[in-house]
Amino acid sequence: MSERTLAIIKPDAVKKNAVGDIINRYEQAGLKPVAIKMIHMSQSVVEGFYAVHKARPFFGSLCAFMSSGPAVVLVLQGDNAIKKNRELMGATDPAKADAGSIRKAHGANIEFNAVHGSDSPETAQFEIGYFFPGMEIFS
Ligand code: IDP
Ligand code: MG
Repeated sequence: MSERTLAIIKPDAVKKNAVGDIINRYEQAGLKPVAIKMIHMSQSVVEGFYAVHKARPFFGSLCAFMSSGPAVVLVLQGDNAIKKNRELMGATDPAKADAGSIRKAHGANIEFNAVHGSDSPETAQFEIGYFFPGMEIFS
């Protein structure tokens, strides 16, 4: 079933010039970018995006990281896009991520882990709407 997911190429990956490699991996896996932009998120934009993690000990540090520089946000569309993207990304901790995954290739540690991907249809819907109005999504 074709579905959509939200991906973010985080500020660490933008800084290391990994944007092209990561987008190429999406396309090669059949995940088509149908919306894309570069944004420098403010602290409050990150806090709203990661509101589900507000109680976690790493929340403050995560918000500082995500607002530390520009990031690339994308909507990816394809069969089983949510699960497929989570597989491409690899585990949250790059040290535990599968060989060949994006986080294994570009992540430094459990925080600076290069990419974000929605984890369910409900979060995908919220996250896509958080960054993109319908008229900026092309399918
Ligand atoms: P996910 O990105 O694999 O879905 P989540 O548990 O949703 O992982 O965490 C969101 C983000 O918060 C992670 O991608 C990572 O950047 C950061 N994070 C998660 N766990 C930790 C931690 O234990 N220490 C520091 N940062 C963390
Ligand atoms: Mg998550």
